[in-house]
Amino acid sequence: MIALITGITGQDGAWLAKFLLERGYEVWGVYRRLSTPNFWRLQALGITEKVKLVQADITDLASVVEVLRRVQPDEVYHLAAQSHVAASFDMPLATLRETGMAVAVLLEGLRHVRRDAKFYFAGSSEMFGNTSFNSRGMIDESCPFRPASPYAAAKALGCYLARVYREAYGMFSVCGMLFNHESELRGLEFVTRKISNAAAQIKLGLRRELRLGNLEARRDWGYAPEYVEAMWLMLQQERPDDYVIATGEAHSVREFAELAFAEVGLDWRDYVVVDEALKRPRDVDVLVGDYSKAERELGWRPRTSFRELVRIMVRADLDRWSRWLKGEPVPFDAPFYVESSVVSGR
Ligand code: NAP
Ligand code: G4F
Repeated sequence: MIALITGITGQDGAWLAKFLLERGYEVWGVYRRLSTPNFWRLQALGITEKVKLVQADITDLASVVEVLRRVQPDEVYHLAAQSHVAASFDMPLATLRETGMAVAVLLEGLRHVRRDAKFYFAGSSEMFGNTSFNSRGMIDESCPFRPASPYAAAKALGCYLARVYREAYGMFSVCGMLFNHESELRGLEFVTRKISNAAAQIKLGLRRELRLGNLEARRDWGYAPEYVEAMWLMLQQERPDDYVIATGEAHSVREFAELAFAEVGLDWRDYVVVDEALKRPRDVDVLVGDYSKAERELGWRPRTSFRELVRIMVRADLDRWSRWLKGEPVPFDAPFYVESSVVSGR
């Protein structure tokens, strides 16, 4: 079986590539040209030599069609996107193009080149925004979309397109409605990794404080390697359908910080500074997902607890910085990361 992953250099792309390689897939990954190559996640997982990399930009139909013709994939996992919610307020048009319109590029390309291929679109819990909850006090597949950011609006467009191509052309096209999922490979601009990295640095005397925005936001945080398995399961079903993937538990940013600093023996209140400039023009207060349908139909359920997730992330950053201080070669992003400006740091 041949799988094509867009966004292979991102968190989910790397974990999914590893998962599919372990199941015997021939894995191709789309990456875009950057002035500095960005393969640290594939290096960290030891799979750089095992995946086949092809260059394309997901907003460029010609380059996408060229890749589809060359690879002839059986399964396409479309993960590439401008994936940062706060950045979408700064770059709404670029986000709509990369996160929303690009889904049409992939689907049109597939319709012409490999209509029989199975297509996974990386939808998001953000599409629901501050929606009304179901009778269990959670969000499921039947809850209405109420996007609260340009990013969320773009993802909603992508999800609708995945359904349109399924219904209009009979294509096997699904929209995964994944709630937040994190790991030691998470980008530093997302709040969980921002906290785990800062806790490790502060513990080792490399910095003194951590500036955060909205501490009261509540998110349903799961462990990314388990979520990429759900993507694969969706494409192994008899018929295409959309699924919520979540843990069913919500925790606040404050709780994450408290546990992360406790993991290194520190009190978060001594180091965290609330910075009003890091608050978004609009935020989603609480996102918590009901994964009953996925459990019933895919046999999927989350396995890593919130507490365990925090521990994995903080331990990984502590280990990486400790090795870095000893001069050992460590594939990670943090030494090259410049803490964001007031606007883009949200
Ligand atoms: P990520 O780490 O930010 O990765 C995004 C990937 O998209 C990167 O590989 C990036 O390449 C690539 N990309 C962006 N624009 C591109 C372009 N124009 N052409 C080619 N590649 C491009 O995101 P993630 O956490 O792995 O998430 C994967 C997908 O799931 C995203 O679509 C995200 O919106 C969605 N999602 C994520 C979560 C979550 O909690 N992680 C939850 C729901 C949905 P570079 O490395 O070159 O930047
Ligand atoms: O970590 P975040 O930036 O993730 P967010 O906005 O929930 O989006 C992530 O999950 C979505 C699924 O629900 C994905 F679709 C999306 O691609 C991405 O992976 O922020 C989480 C919460 C927000 O409420 C934010 O306001 O943390 C709050 N927060 C507080 N201080 C902060 C900060 N977020 C960031 N990034 N940086 C802060 O300093």
